[in-house]
Amino acid sequence: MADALPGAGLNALGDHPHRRLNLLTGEWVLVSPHRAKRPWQGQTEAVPAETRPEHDPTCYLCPGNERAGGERNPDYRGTFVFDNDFAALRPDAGEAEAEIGGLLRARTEPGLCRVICFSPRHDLSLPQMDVAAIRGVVDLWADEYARLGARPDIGHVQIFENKGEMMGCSNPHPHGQIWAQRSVPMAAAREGERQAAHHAAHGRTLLADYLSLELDLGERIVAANDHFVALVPFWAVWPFETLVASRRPVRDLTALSADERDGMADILKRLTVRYDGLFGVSFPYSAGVHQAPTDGEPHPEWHLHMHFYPPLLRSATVKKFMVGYEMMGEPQRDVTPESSAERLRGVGEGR
Ligand code: H2U
Ligand code: ZN
Repeated sequence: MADALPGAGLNALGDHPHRRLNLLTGEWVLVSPHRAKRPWQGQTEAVPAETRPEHDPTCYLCPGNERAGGERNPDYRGTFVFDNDFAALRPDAGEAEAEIGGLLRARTEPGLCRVICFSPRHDLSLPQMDVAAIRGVVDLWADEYARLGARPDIGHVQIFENKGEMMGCSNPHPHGQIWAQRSVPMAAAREGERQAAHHAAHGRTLLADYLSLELDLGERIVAANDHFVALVPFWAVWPFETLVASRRPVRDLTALSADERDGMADILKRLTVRYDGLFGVSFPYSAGVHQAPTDGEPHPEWHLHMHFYPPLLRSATVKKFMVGYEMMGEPQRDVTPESSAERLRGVGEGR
């Protein structure tokens, strides 16, 4: 294959295996478009039955019920947030460091974990909630980021959702988590470095430049409104991975105007409705909000965004495995990000 000319588009690559650069992490992903049609005789996932009651008396997260730790949930009507009864991080971790043989290092890590119920309704998930209710989730995310981030012992607030048994979600009640800690964790730290380098060189955020390029090209856009864009990133690893970013470069959720928060809720609805429509099942994913560290620095390089990492590959029952080459080498995909975006656009929003 001849080298692509500088400035050449994707067509120059044809159907050939190629690598794409992830702008946010500096990592490469191997894309093998010709391989999408290989047969599958391996594991298939069970499709969970999707009939749930509005209130489940045995659910730890439903209003009025007792949680596993013995506390009782209030009779909440919108969102509800509480300290995780089985928190991975604790504020009282103390201050200690270990160094062994000049090679092995460890340090205590203070932090705290919260659980957020998106809705009192046990039978809903984000795509079935109305935009006003999703706006309530966005507001709570912003408030929690502000409140936790203001603590002197918290340098980073990670908001995320595991959805579906396939992603290790422990309960179908619509909920997410927040892990706040002293250090900036690896994935966010890497993205922070790349964004800082771009901002230092160009005076604009990396994602502002990336979004305007993608909006010009159009082929990877899934949905857009006045304030937010959802797209399959050029470097997507997961088959239907998406990136949701604010059009205006803001460093965190608290900087969003009321209209922008509505815009974020709208785009989350429109994206997740498309996900559910793709294979006709409640679409599993891990999603999370990336925003500036809360270490007291201004961080003008940070551009608020969300990642959606769904594991499903070609149907409700076949998921992508990250094994073999991906463990030893680097991530790889068969279906191109462009065709995934086209399929998600084709689902429609049904409203
Ligand atoms: P996941 O479904 O993403 O695992 O999130 C559920 C979290 O809720 C999980 O971290 C917590 C678990 O520790 N939890 C409680 O804090 N109290 C409970 O009664 C049940 C689950
Ligand atoms: Zn419930």
